[in-house]
Amino acid sequence: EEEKRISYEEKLEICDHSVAQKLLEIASEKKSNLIVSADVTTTQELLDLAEKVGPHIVALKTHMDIIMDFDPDGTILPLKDLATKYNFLLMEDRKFADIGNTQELQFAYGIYKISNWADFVTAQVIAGYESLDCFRNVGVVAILGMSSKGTLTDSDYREAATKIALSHPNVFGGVSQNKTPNELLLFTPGINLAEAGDDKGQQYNTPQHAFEQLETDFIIVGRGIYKSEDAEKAALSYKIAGWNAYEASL
Ligand code: BMP
Repeated sequence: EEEKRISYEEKLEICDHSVAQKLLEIASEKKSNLIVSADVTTTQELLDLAEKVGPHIVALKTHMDIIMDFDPDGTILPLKDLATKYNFLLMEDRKFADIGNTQELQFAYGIYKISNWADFVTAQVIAGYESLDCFRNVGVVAILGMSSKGTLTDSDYREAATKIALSHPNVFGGVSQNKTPNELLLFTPGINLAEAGDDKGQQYNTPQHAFEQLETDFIIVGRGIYKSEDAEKAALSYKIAGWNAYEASL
């Protein structure tokens, strides 16, 4: 018989990072494995999107450095309120990729002061194990493999990156287009129900593919939701598609 994926409840037993636990609890509670990628460029659009999709998501993924009018009070405070109101986490997709000392500065200083508000961040592991030591007070999701055409994350890279992710106490998950060990939560972007890709190298798969083939834990959807006419309705569709695909894979 084919081996079945393990459930969110079973993952809760083996993933002991507090942020991983929180995400798994929210997933079970909201019956959702959807993360919306809020790649919008103004505070108003960000807050409008968060208000619409909030009830349906486990986390909102941000690229805070694309917000033109970013303001710690005007942007972060209301976003935090929405995260509390709708019970989702804030995932800053910063993809840190430098030596530890520089990342520590990028994490806590500058305009965005990510360490003040993000529940978890993404980081490349290109600079090695110790470069991840600085993310003490949040969780880290390591970039193990990328969705774009021609990415350098071949199987040797992914294997080495996965070793770092598994062994580092700050890391509880990975972003990848490939299966990862059960001890890591798997986050899969490059998900779209209508498109196969864009004209800038992005490649898309369906939620079904992500759950059946990769046994992913969370799907990340950007343009499929925020570019659609009704973002709330689209989020609900992806949430249902993701949850059905998860249940079918159990
Ligand atoms: P979209 O669904 O609109 O293609 O957006 C995908 C989002 O996921 C973007 O924010 C992108 O930065 C991110 N992402 C990705 O597409 N592929 C990866 O391999 C890693 C990512 O973080």
